[in-house]
Amino acid sequence: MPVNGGHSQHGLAADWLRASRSLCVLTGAGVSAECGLATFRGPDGLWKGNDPTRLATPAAFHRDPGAVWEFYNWRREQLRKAQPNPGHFALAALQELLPEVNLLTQNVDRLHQQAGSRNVAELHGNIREVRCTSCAYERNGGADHLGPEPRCPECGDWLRPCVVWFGEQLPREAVALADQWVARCDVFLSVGTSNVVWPASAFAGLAQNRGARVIEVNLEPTPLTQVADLTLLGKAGELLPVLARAVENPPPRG
Ligand code: BJW
Ligand code: ZN
Repeated sequence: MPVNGGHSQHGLAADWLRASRSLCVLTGAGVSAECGLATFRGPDGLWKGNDPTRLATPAAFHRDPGAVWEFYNWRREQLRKAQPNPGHFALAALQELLPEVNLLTQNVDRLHQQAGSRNVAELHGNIREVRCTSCAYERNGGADHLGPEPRCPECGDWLRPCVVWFGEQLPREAVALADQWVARCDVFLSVGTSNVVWPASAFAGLAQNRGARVIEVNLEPTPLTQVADLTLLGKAGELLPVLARAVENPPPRG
């Protein structure tokens, strides 16, 4: 819909981004959907008929660690075949174009870092690392070939992925970065998240209360759409490259 004297929504979003001194981006599973990785909610978010959000809980792991591991091993397998998509690369490109871009991600897939993004805080951990449920054992990387029911080499108890399940605290360092980045940003860009999981769902509102403009990119409206200053509906892998190009090449002004 044209706004601001024929200026398109994309053009307006690009103007805000170009003028930004500090951009804070929040991403969710929708950013990786075009890599063939499943999202959590909605009709495509099912795994063997299970709601993945019900598997991402300490209670599910306690009840049936093997089933939860089957879910994570399947996701790790999907991830092995996946590459960053144009949306990931466009966010990395924005980092070269703007004075400051900080990226908060709810994704555990490391695809932002793989696409070249710096200043990434992983709010929900990552799926490539594992730790023991009993002792201090951790393995960073090299954990690609876990068995179906991975056990700790030190104590024999269950290993678990280094991700954040419901009711668990987010990593302290990621939360500290989020607090700083949300407080200092003048534009907040939410991409491919349903914006229902706290505390990530609160960040856009906090930024807006401190004067930041909130831009949302999503396939469909979310609870954030009501409060966002501007929502672009469409695929992240298509809209983000359009935005990055428009930031790089401002239209001539008459
Ligand atoms: C596209 C697209 C394309 C598709 N282009 N767009 C009651 C009220 C409020 C809060 C709570 C409450 N009860 C409990 C809470 C707290 C709870 C919470 O928020 N629950 C709500 C769900 C009710 N939060 C927590 O428990 C958090 N911890 C916490 O609060 O600690 C403090 C505390 C501890 C103890 C006691 C009290 C306080 C932890 C949350 C952890 C979330 N973990 C998961 C799993 C991570 C591991 C893994 O990956 O397996 O994180 S759940 C899952 O949801 C995952 C995601 O990161 C997260 C968010 O999902 P996301 O990314 O938004 O994905 P979707 O699928 O929901 O949405 C995709 C979107 O993309 C859609 O909108 C599509 O339209 C769009 N899309 N394709 C653009 N191509
Ligand atoms: Zn152990």
